[in-house]
Amino acid sequence: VFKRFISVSAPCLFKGMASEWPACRLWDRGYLQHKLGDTKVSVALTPDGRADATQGEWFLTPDYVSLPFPQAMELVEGSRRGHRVGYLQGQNDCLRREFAALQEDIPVDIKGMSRVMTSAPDAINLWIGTSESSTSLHKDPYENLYAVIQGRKRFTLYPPSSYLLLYPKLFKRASFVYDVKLDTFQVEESSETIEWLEANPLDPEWESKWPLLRETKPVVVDVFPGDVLYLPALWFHQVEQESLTIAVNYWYDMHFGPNFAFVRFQQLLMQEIRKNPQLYAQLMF
Ligand SMILES: O=C(O)CCC(=O)C(=O)O
Repeated sequence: VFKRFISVSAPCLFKGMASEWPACRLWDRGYLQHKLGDTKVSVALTPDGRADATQGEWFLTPDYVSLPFPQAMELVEGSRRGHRVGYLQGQNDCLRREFAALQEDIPVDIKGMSRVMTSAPDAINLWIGTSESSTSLHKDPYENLYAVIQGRKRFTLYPPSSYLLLYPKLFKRASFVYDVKLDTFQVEESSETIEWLEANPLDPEWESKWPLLRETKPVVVDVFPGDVLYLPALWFHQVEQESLTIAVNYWYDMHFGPNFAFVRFQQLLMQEIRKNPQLYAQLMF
């Protein structure tokens, strides 16, 4: 597996690799509540369930609120697109911090993967969300082992070579701010910019909005309870979930190999293209 997949940064699904973890047997609502009690945890709040996503010329980040676990879960389970969507998704090693009480139910390392990845996990994160939340297309500078405990996740993956076909653009940064009293969101704009991908393969009109997507060959993979997905660093991914889904992922430092050089090359090319948009048409058609 190391030679065929991990050493060449090719995604791979390990069916049932996590099925013996105590988490897969134990983590229902009652158990989580019992273990976590009123521990404060952070929930990402957005009006439409799309955290870290683009809208027009904006890149919008969620509001993070810190709440006792039972209230946080109520927010997640009561999510409704168009009103308010809660997603428990701290990407800061939250499983070993806020959710430390759950650590004993998962391995500190997945079947010797630290040796394969050449270092211990940099972060272990917990994700709890419903079908109302999705994660927009992006890449991470981490090797990722993603285990689903309950529910189902669908990953749409694009190799690093797809970058120029995914409509990279500069967006203005803004963040949602949730007003508890009014139960509505405001948008706080900033003057900072960020490069992000505009293409949204989940948009029903994607073919007319982003025709270059037709040239890509995404890998779509469903991850079920007990499965572990190897998601290589710098692969672009978009993630949806069905019903209440609980997942844990292990992030390992990436090595700066050919994929990094290739993405960097495409980014530098994109900078030139922004100065001379003609170049895009010449390159792509
Ligand atoms: O589960 C999700 O919603 C997103 C997961 C993700 O983007 C990641 O693990 O890098």
